[in-house]
Amino acid sequence: MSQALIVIDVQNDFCPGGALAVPDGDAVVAPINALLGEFETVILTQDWHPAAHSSFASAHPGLSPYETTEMSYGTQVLWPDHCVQGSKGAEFHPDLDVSGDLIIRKGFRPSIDSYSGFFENDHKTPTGLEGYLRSRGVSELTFVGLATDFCVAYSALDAAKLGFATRVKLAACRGIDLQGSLEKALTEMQAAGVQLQQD
Ligand code: VGL
Ligand code: ZN
Repeated sequence: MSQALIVIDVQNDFCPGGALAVPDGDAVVAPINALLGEFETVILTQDWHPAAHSSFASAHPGLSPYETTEMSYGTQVLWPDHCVQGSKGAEFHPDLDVSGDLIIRKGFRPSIDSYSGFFENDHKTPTGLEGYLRSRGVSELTFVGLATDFCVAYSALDAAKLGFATRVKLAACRGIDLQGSLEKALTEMQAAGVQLQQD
């Protein structure tokens, strides 16, 4: 029974001063660095969009950031341009320990967003993370990082659905909280059997 830590999207654009700053986002860096030694496997995800990605409000004339639009795969929140491939904003926070085993990039297909580290937002297209974990014999996952109510929650919900024992360590996460999204995400994770750790 092997355990992995999955560090979600601790990138400059999600930290104060970034294009899609999560309040207090950089506060997750120190607790995450302190946790790494407790896990046999450490995986990082990296939001990695091409310019003019379809999740950017700038790609939808007449629509503004934080409005929603209907995509072929369902409702999509539109975001400020962020985590553009090769940009400073897409880099991991400079103080984050990135010595982990694997980096999963996601959100690189122009016409679909990917919050979860497992599946894109159609809930079908896999990233390959499940296969990596199973072939490494990992059965227990702990999630930390940004943002609690989007990429952390989507990843944890997919993990639970896939049958992994799933925890979210809230002290090493921060949320965006768009119109009650944080409360909703916590409720959904709890209902799905995700263990929410407060410490
Ligand atoms: C995220 C919005 C857009 C996240 C990524 O990491 O939670 N949120 N892209
Ligand atoms: Zn994104």
